Amino acid sequence: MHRLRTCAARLRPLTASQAAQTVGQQRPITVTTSGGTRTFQPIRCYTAPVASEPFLNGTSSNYVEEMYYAWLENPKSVHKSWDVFFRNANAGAPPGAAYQSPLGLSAVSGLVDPQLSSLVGAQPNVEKLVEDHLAVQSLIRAYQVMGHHNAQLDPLGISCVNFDDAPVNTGFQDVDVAVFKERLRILTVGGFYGLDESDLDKVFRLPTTTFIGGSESALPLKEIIRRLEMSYCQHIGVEFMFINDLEQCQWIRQKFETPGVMQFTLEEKRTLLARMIRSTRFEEFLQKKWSAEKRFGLEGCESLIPALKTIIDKSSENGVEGVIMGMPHRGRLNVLANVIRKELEQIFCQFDSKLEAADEGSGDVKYHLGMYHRRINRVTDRNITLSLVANPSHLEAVDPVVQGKTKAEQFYCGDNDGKRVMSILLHGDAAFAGQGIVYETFHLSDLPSYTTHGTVHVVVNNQIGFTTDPRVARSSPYPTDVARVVNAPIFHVNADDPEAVIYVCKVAAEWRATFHKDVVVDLVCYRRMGHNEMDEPMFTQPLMYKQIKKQKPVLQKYAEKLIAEGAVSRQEYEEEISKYDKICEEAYTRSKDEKILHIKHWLDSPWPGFFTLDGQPKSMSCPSTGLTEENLNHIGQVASSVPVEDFTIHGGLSRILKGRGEMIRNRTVDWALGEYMAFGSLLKEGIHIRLSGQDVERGTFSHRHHVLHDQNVDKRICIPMNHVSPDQAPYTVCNSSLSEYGVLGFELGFAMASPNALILWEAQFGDFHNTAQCIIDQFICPGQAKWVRQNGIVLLLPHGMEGMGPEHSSARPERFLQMCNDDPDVMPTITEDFAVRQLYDCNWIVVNCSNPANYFHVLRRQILLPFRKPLIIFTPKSLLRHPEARSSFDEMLPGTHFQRLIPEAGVASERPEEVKRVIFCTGKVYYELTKERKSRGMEATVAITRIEQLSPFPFDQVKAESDRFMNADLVWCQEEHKNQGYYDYVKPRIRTTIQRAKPVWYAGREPAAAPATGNKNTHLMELRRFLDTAFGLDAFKDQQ
Ligand SMILES: Cc1ncc(C[n+]2csc(CCOP(=O)(O)OP(=O)(O)O)c2C)c(N)n1
Ligand SMILES: [Mg+2]
Repeated sequence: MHRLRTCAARLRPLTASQAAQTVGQQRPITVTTSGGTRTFQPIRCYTAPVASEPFLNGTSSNYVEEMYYAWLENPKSVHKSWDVFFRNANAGAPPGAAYQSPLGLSAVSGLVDPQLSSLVGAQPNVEKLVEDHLAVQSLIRAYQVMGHHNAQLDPLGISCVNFDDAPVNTGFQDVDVAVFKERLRILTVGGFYGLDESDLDKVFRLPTTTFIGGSESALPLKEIIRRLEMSYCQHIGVEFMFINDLEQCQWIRQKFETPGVMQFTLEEKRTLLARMIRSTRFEEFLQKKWSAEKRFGLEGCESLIPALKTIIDKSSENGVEGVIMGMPHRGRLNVLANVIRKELEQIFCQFDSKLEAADEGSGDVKYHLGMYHRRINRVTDRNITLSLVANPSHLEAVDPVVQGKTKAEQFYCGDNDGKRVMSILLHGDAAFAGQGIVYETFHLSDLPSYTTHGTVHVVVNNQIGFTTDPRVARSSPYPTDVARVVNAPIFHVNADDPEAVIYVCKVAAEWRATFHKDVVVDLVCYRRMGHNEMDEPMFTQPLMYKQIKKQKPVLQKYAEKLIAEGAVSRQEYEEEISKYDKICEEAYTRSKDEKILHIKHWLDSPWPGFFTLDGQPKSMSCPSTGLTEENLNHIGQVASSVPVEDFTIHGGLSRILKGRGEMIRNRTVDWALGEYMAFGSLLKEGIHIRLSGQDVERGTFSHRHHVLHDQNVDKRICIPMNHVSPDQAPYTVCNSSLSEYGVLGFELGFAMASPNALILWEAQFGDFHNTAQCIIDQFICPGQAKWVRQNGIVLLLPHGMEGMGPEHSSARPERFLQMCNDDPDVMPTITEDFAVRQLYDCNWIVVNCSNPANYFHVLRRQILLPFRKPLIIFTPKSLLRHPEARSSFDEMLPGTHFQRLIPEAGVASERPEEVKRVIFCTGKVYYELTKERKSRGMEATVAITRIEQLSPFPFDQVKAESDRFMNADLVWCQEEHKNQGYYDYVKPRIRTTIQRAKPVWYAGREPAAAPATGNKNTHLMELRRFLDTAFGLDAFKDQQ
């Protein structure tokens, strides 16, 4: 509407001579200038201001424009009344006059006098004709905009979307006058546009914004309405008029309005019936064999299976070779069996409670497992790889993960526009409307570094969520309204009409292939059983379920239709059923031979060649993560220069780069350079790196500057990291949308696709990770245990108590540590490969590095390890610029490693037996402790040991350190509050290491509800207090 009003407002007068020159050439003009190519719309040449013409209002202007363009091309192509109007207007008729003075229809012939002398008086019938045409135009538009409200979408026939009036349920094969009036009243919200039943037989010219005419350009009103009813008010409801792109709207109109567009060949109908049979009989088979098992069956939405198969067939036809899918519980086993084609016996044996699990890990329930399968698409005869990503119960959480994996698959096969790999996401109606991650994922859909070039979304809209009705579960008319934010068309379809379902799925796949944008198919269906097969739905939805009990199953309805049409015989239908039942029975028999459950068979992302054939790491060691001096120097050069010509950077940045150059000359690195060395070297070794998160390009703390911006040329950027070496792997660094849940999920999915890439997500501040808690709790922490798949994602979480208040301080180390799977009470056997084996056994690695060299090593180790584990790094803020938090090249040379623990190496280590206290700590507090020790002159009496890798815990090295200082008492010092930070995690582990021979005292902040105080003074007082405790050798006397 807004667009139309703007168009109308843009109409502006031209002189008659200008008009004469432009007639016949009114097409957009493309001009190339120094600023690039620009397209200009021609100036509209009405001489009369818009406001003066009563019919040039917002809704009619579109129509008038169309008429005008048609007239410019050929004055005879429009009705004579329009011809007169435009001639008069171009001739300079004053406001209002052009409209009032067309000639009598039969009298119009030659040109109108440019001096307006021949303008003649208005004829009432012409005025009515113009108004009626405008009314018809508005009517067509009303159907396009609102027809879906009147479509018969609900197979149960009991619902009505949140529209003021209930739809008029007509079927509308013939236009009944009463119904027509009612329909007009609804579609035009009370206004009839001046049309009445006497107009039904009048012939109207059709505007170019409709395709209902087919080859005809004019139709009687009655026929116009009938065809609009057929297009917009049957079993398909098309919601698309909010899309602000004319070409896309036209494309959709053509797909749904063209007469006879929804026709199926006999072959297609028979394939559809066969697919419906498989979908239906699969559920029936499971119900028969395991009536007391939860399977979240598809009954009531059986057409989902042919729907998905159609999307895949059509996409394969368009060149897609890989489809990555994510879906919730409903119908998942059916999708595995009939879409992905998982062997039936593998599915059936999941129901056998006596089978033992063959693989390590805790496993997951059958309706969460993933799958990967490469096969020939029978319809297109082309290879296609289908994968279904494993997911937790948490509805919709898998959405961004699927998108990330899809993006990665596209990236690795050089598919820059999504022509070869695509994603399909399935949703439940309640979850689609309710879960914010759906919105967050939609917002990734068009971002350059996150787009997967269009996702097909399919909603199993069974009009219920567990026991909750839509009217209390969402505030929007449809569960799909969230998709409107990205201008995705939404095709609602009655799932009891399989042909309508197939049609919209074909259009959806074509839409994706044409525009590479998201699209939604809303399968309006019902749920025949309860939420699961054990639930009684009559408790809560008695009337709905009375109706459902009466509802004829969709397969039966469709089979009867095809039999009646003669497309298939009853015998053929029954034979097809027995054929599939037999397949199920035979698979069931085979499933009984399975002795063991292999979760590995349910892997969604295999990494060919990374493991040995039986899935083990190829070694249990990690080479040195150091680099040659030459390499360090070279990467340092890249980090401190601008590798392209004529590129003006900001003066402040020049100083930063100069500073980097100096550090390199002094053979030192700060935090940013340490990271540069790690990234640059891995890229050089062919490892793709992707760093994503809010403001990561510059770095929240303005320390990174991985993307340089030309100060004189808009959008001209340079990424020096991509200039390390000519044959390096590409570096992707991307500022993300402001969504932790969506972006972390996305990067996790990206990291799933290949082990040969370093994928990092950085939180703006560590505490913001909790809005992505579900990805951390459900995927990152237990992913391998549940789904036997590894993931090497790295989380960079800025952390530290720096007086910045309760937020922005803590990345909540206590939470990550609490979820580590190493046993605090068992001293592990220390073998030669202990350090690596321990990493192999853990569920994730948690580190807090105190210097840039160690950060450099841990990043490189992540790739040089022969397996993948998630890595959580608490990263510094003030240490980024701390003069002492620098490392020498010596700590990064060949032979050097990541130090899990940095032992005391100062004065205290000269006479260890005289040391009175060992303070164990981690991270930034180390610098506060050393400063305090120095000021107190206690270097000989207090040793300070840094635990850099908190988990898995370096039991061996902690033991060596406590043995070394055998006469010292042991203190854990942290800047966090006592109930937070690391204390609860390290204390029992240190105690186990020393066989509980001594206490482990605590020096740190008191327990607290908030992570930090908002008062700077209190912050400093707390710091002073715990430093006093840490260095007060009598501080714990009373507690002994
Ligand atoms: C995030 C989340 N919250 C709650 C649940 C519990 N739950 C499981 S299924 C379900 C209803 C889902 O309804 P809908 O999305 O319409 O799917 P349907 O079961 O109807 O196919 C709920 C609330 C869940 N799995 N995930
Ligand atoms: Mg539902």
